[in-house]
Amino acid sequence: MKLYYWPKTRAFRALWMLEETGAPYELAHVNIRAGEQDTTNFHQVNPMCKLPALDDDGVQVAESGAVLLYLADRFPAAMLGAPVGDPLRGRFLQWLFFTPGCLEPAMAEKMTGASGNSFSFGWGNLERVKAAIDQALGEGDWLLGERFSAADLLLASTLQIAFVAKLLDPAGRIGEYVERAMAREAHSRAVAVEQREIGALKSAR
Ligand SMILES: N[C@@H](CCC(=O)N[C@@H](CS)C(=O)NCC(=O)O)C(=O)O
Repeated sequence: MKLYYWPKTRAFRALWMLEETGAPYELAHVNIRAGEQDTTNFHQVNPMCKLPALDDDGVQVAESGAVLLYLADRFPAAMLGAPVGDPLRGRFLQWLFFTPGCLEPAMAEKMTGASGNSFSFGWGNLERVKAAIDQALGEGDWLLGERFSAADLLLASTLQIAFVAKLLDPAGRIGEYVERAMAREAHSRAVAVEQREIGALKSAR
């Protein structure tokens, strides 16, 4: 399993997910700050020329949500998804699509000061997104209730960015949720890999 990766990017989500699965993987560096994503080879992997992307013995997949869903299905023993036929499958897919489809655009809108039409725009606005998350977290520790899934990984890692960017207030249930996710051992392992990569970059300069 090869993860196209660069530190301090959305590739961290896929790195964390790989650590959750326990599957062996290697990192293929794509220095997006130096424009390495704009090569013909990487265009074949992801025509959007963005990270993360994955190559599983020739099976290529990009887009964070798709990468996480692919890994959840590929490693069912890790119990990070909900298989077809599982009653939780619907909610799992809903929340997996929610982060890139609603939370991220609403964050971008807030960050740029753009004001949109919350009725017509698919993501509503950040207030609606926040209320939806609050409601979902009222029923258990995780989006699916008692079990952590890839949907939590994607949501919690994006909320963390929203907190740092001061787009959302980490107080209360939502902040506790992110802390719970960050307390997972696989998250700590992924952070250690990321720190190692950042260190290696600094010493190569
Ligand atoms: N929708 C994509 C967004 C990925 C994305 O924007 N990645 C950034 C890094 S955080 C990137 O690769 N940027 C390089 C570029 O746009 O050239 C996903 O969720 O995977």
